[in-house]
Order: sequence, then structure tokens, then C-alpha cells
Amino acid sequence: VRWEPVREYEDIAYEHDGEGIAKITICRPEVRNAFRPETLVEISDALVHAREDPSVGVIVLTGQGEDAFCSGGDQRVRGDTGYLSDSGAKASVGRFHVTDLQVQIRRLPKPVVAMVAGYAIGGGQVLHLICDLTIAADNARFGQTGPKVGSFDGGFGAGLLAQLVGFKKAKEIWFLCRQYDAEQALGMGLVNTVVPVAELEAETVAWCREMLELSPFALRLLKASFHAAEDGLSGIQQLAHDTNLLFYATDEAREGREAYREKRSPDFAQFPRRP
Ligand code: 1HA
Repeated sequence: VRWEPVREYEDIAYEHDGEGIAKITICRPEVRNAFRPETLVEISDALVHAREDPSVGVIVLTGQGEDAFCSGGDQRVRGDTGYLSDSGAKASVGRFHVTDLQVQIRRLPKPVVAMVAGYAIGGGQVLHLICDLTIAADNARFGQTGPKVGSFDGGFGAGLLAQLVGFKKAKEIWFLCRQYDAEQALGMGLVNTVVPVAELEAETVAWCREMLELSPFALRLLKASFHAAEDGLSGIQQLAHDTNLLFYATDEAREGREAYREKRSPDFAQFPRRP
């Protein structure tokens, strides 16, 4: 695959293959691809771009190199109020930018695939959890460190994990902070497949291309459907608004719009009351 850069960022690379795949790479290998606030703001910006770009059908999230997907929050910029940006007025006020990013990935109407080589640890493991699919290299290692480093993700980090691997295993992962290799992760349903690290990108691209052959709107509705019950009203909202997108194209909905524009009463009697 020939990846073409789309936009320049400091902490990430954002590239397209020109055939429907966007790839976002965390480029901080010196800290095992830990994220700082700026990293997350950049990922979020690239995701907006990939979402808006009609040529993109699938988004891959990964980390630079073979040592790590992501090791979570950069502990060097962790303050007493959250994670700190490195300059300006924002520097002194801590935030958890990852909160919004997790929701953004979950609501994004295109499949997001985590491509994991090496460590997916802490907040990095939660990032892979939130992706729709995970393709793991045989050197991948998963785990939580929260209780070791004085943190925890009780949101998707605990809840989604429990849905995937069951409550006992999820509690083990969080309460003992062990690491699990790729085969163990596959065994517990944490990842979709495991391949030799040298084949990781080719395999990920192959999975993406399979999805690109399929109906984008069906994939969109499926993603929304998977989350609708768990996400409550905001899940129903996504699914309902997606339905409304289709409803707008019907003669029945158009009649409502045209009647309003023409300042007349709508004639809905012409449409069947479906059984
Ligand atoms: O829990 C949350 C949140 C919860 C709610 C809301 C928001 C949240 C946001 C974030 C998080 C978290 O992510 S908390 C968990 C933070 N992450 C960790 O505790 C993982 C720390 N790292 C490790 O355990 C290990 O580095 C490793 C298992 C990923 C890799 O081990 P390895 O291969 O032995 O490498 P190591 O020598 O440890 O690391 C290489 C370099 O990278 C070291 O720097 P150096 O000594 O060369 O200067 C190491 O300090 C640095 N590094 C690795 N991970 C991080 C890091 N530096 C800062 N932050 C890191 N996360």
C-alpha cells in the first residue's frame, strides 16, 4: 500500500491509501506511543476529516513501530487535575481529552479498525476496545495499569471490556494489572485475529478492503444498531436520525417539505398506511 499524507500534524500521521482507507498513526515511539492532550486533539481532527471525506470508507488507528500501539496517557504531563497541554493558558488546567475521543469513535458512522503491534496498555487498551475491530500482531500485549499508577477508566474501559470478555475476566484485568499476549487476547474475544507482525498491515488492509466492498449505509446502520441499546437515548438518536436520512428521500417526506414551501396543506392521504 502506498500511503499518501493528507494533513501534517505534530504527534500523528494522517494518511490515505487513495482507495477508501484512512490511516491515523500515533507517532510517539519514544514513550511507547503514549498520548498527551495534543495527540488526542490531533486524532480527533483527523477523524473529523476522515468522516467528512466521502472517499473514505474505513479508518485504521495504529501506533508507529512494532513496539506499541499505545501506552495510554503520557505520565510526564499528568498533573493533579488531568493531563496538561504544553503551552498557553490551557497548560495549567488538566483535562481528559480521551473522554470525547472515545465517544467520537463510537459514534463515527464508518468502521474504525485498531491495528495493534506491541503494547496496548492503559488508556491505549481502551482506545483499541472502542474501535470496531482489532487486528493484532503476534507480539501484541494487552493490559491495564490504572490501579498501579493511580488511575482507572470505569467508563468504556471497564464496561466495554466486561461486555467483551465477561465480568470475571474484566475484573481480573483491572484488579491484577497483568499483561496478556495476543493469543490470550484472541481466546478471550478481545481481538478479531492474530497475525505475524510482518503481515499486520497487509492483513488489516485486506479486512478493510472486504468492508469497502460492502454497502456503506448498511455498515453505518449496523454500527449504530450495535450501540443503540447500550447508549440509551443517544444510541437511539443516532439510529433514528440515520433512518430519517433515508426517510427524507421518500415521496411522503418530500410532500411535507413541498407543502410547507408552497404554503398549502400536505396531502398525506396519497401514501399507504403500511401494515
Ligand atoms: O487511565 C487513564 C484514564 C482514565 C480516565 C480518563 C482518562 C484517562 C487517560 C489516560 C489513562 C491512562 O492511560 S493511565 C495508564 C497510563 N499508562 C501506563 O501506566 C503504562 C506505562 N508504561 C508501561 O507500563 C510500559 O512502558 C510498557 C508496558 C507500555 C512498555 O514497557 P517496555 O517495553 O519495558 O518500555 P519502557 O522502558 O517501560 O518504556 C520506554 C520508554 O517509554 C520509557 O521512557 P525512558 O525511560 O526511555 O525515558 C518510559 O518511561 C516511556 N513510557 C512508556 N509508557 C509511558 C511512557 N512515558 C510516559 N507515559 C507513558 N504512558
